[in-house]
Amino acid sequence: MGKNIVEKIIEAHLASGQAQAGQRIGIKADQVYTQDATGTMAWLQFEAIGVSRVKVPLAVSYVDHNMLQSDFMNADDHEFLRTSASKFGAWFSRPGNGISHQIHLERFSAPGKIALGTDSHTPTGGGIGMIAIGVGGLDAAAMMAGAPFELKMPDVVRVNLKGKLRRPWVASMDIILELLRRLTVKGGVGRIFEYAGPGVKELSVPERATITNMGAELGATTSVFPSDERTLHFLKSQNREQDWVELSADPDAVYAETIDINLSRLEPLIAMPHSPDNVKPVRELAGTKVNQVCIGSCTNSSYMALKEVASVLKGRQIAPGVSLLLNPGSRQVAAMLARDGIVKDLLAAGVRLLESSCGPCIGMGGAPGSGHVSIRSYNRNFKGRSGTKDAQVYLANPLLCALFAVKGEIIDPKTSGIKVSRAKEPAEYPVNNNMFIPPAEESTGKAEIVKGPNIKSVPVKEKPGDVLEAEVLLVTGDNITTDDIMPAGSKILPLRSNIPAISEFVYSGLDPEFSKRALAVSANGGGVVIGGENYGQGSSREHAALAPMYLGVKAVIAKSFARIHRANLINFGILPLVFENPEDYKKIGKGDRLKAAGLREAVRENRAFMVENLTQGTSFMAVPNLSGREADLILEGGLLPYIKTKFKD
Ligand code: MIC
Ligand code: SF4
Repeated sequence: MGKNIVEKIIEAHLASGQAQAGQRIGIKADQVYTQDATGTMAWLQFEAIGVSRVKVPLAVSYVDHNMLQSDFMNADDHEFLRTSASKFGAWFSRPGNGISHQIHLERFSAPGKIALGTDSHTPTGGGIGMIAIGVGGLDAAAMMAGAPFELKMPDVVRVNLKGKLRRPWVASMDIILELLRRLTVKGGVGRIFEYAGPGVKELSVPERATITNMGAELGATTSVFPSDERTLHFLKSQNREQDWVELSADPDAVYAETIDINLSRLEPLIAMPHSPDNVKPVRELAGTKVNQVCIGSCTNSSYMALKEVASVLKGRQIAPGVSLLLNPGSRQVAAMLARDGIVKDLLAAGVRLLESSCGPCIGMGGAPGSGHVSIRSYNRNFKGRSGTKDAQVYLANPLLCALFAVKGEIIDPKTSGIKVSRAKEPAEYPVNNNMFIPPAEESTGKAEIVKGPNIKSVPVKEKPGDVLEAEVLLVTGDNITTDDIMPAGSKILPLRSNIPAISEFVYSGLDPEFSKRALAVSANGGGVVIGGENYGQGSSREHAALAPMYLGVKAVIAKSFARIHRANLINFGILPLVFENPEDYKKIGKGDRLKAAGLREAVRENRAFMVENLTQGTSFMAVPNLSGREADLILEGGLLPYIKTKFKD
């Protein structure tokens, strides 16, 4: 039987199990990378494991999120990350080098390889034909210490692209918005999307990367493109021809499902507030006034994308009521924009040029005004994520963003009277690696790690007892995001290295009293959170598990979980339970006391057990759904105590 691309890559990296959908497998990664906001914890955890150096062929520590330095905290984190990389034998990408996913694509991603990154948009690397998966920081630390990464082999879905992106104003982002429109933010859970068909060769690697990047919004494990002559072109132009291998599915490869998309028929799309799957044709929103436009992020900030943006802005002015912020994805992109005179055109039009970092995407500056409409070429528009609770954030491709900035409102681009000029893929990118510090034998194992006063050690949980008796702290709805659980933004992100301090903000957007209530009951059995479908969608931030663990949360009982968050809960010893009968969800209220006995045995045997609702006098069945290793982690109190016993030098 023929193999698809996913099976080929996974099989070449198997540490245990068989690459068959639904089976637990262990894989070895070629590359692990961290970004700063999740990386400080990952490296603190790596240090706590007690291994003297990284044990993967390539480890890179990036700095791209915590770039607003309004006090000492972020700069101290950068120094901690630099000195940790030096001590443990990792590459360090200095602040200013750009957004991790964009730089990784330029400098390290390679077809056929596996990369794990501590950020949910790691699948950007799928654009070059690699399996790139987002994980929590502790999983990354464990991998770097030599452990394989365990996951349930996902179903592989074939996305068959036909036709060409012919219509002006339609860009590769519209392909993924179309998938989100059809499948929703839960549509990719437990699946990998493999792109195929004649439309593939119409897309350059950066355009493919936009699609695989935003595949994260489907909840997919990852997305991957074949590696072909366009991949070779990209690698050659980045001076990395030697990293190219051809990669395609066998003609008789088998897929769980095939989805067809005709590129020629796609029309410009836009995701409305407050979810990336709330997708409508742009023409339906014509007339909506715009206050802010943000272009860039790890989704859409390649040189070509920004050159096309400039072609819309050149010789024009941004409308008086609009503020346009633009962050180039990497220093390489910014340097090319400067070299080619594009910066001049952007500035002349009124663009506010930001440094190469995540910036407004994660509320690190650039927050919109009260009730303002912000149109962004980014990947997420969850309520409040921009830093402004009542902002109305829409997501659209960069060309449309530029157009709406000029017009001051959303218009049907057919009526714009503006011609878009499409950028040609560069034959050569200027390569300058001087913002990287490579690992060096002289410092590995010896360098001193510098920790500022905001960097606190990682809390560790005790092993769970046999009886769970806890209070329901919150009953949430469907599709709760990790931004809901552990908000980001310029005030909270600098606390990522300080769990006691950041834990005060758990659920602060939805329920400002949450952390106080949780702490109050922590000595009396602790708390439980009740969730709907797809609980914990979105980012890989393990703080959405680690901080609740610190507050004494013992279990989350939900209808279903998002993959990375579920893994993070287990890594920190919080039981992710699902309702055997989803109807039972309705019978639980905030403040109810729940009790379950014989917990350790039920977890060990991975069987459903009864939970009594002492307040309501009812009961329901909860299902652990754990693999053998996951059960071990829960029984040990989490991955850190478990891994320490196995991988310490
Ligand atoms: C995001 O886009 O939500 C983030 C910020 O990049 C997160 C990581 C984090 O919270 O640090 C992600 O996508 O995983
Ligand atoms: Fe950064 Fe935004 Fe990309 Fe997350 S989605 S990595 S915050 S640019």
